[in-house]
Amino acid sequence: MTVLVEKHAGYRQISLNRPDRLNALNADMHGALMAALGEAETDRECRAILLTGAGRGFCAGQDLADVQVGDTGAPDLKAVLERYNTLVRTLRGLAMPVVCAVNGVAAGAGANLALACDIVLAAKSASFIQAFSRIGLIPDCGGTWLLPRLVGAARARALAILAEPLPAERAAEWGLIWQAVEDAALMETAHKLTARLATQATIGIATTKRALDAAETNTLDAQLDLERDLQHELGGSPDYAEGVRAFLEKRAPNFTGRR
Ligand code: T3D
Repeated sequence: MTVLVEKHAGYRQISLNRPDRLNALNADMHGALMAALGEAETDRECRAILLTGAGRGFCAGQDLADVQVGDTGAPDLKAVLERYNTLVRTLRGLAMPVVCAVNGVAAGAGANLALACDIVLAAKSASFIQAFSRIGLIPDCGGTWLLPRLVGAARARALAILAEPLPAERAAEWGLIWQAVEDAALMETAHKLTARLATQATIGIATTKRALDAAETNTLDAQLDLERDLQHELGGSPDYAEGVRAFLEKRAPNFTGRR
């Protein structure tokens, strides 16, 4: 099984599982990961996802031994990239939070797959490598879009061109990820966080994701209008009613995450 799924109360852990290849993605793993995300999305009890890797690495990007040759005899990278693009769009569009626990090296598409998640934690021994330039490619999986937005133009350029490993603690200092955690504490921290998110106002979180993504291309005017409209929609949600009621009654809210 190239992807393992564990069900927990309110959330699912999805683990990339080709540890002897540092979880490099081949066609089979792509299919299994897409299926796991699709099943999580249709499960009404699942309100958050925890993505991680089995073994000592998180993901070494594309399996460089698994590239198909196209009609011209050259590698068909368009087909490979279509798969990655679908994966990144799916991850970004999931109507629930996705926590990524980067347990070891995250290289190439593996690094940018992690960065496409909503909250990224990493073990202090982990590192992020935009390995693409080492093999004559550009950062993909949204890397050229995400990197400058997360760390600024100068750092994005150096990361992409130099392809040097960025240790987890510096990645957190630079704002590439949320937090670097002691290795031994990574999974416990990630589970606690994901379990907490699974009890929150899921539709509100999903709508926050939508609004933040839209802000990347909107003007302030357009974004203000969008915020007004989305807030209006959320104003009719059971979780908003419960959140306000709980506040006034001075108790913890009991969100259902349902419409
Ligand atoms: O198809 C296309 O190319 C287009 C799509 C592009 C998207 C991309 O992701 S391009 C970038 C692809 N990834 C890389 O270039 C990273 C390649 N891997 C590495 O540079 C190193 O493995 C790491 C820096 C990630 C880790 O180094 P280290 O020394 O900790 O481990 P290792 O010994 O290199 O790797 C362990 C094994 O995993 C090894 O196999 P072996 O010798 O034990 O039989 C190695 O060959 C294998 N492995 C690691 N990465 C990949 C891989 N096998 C296939 N594909 C990989 N990407």
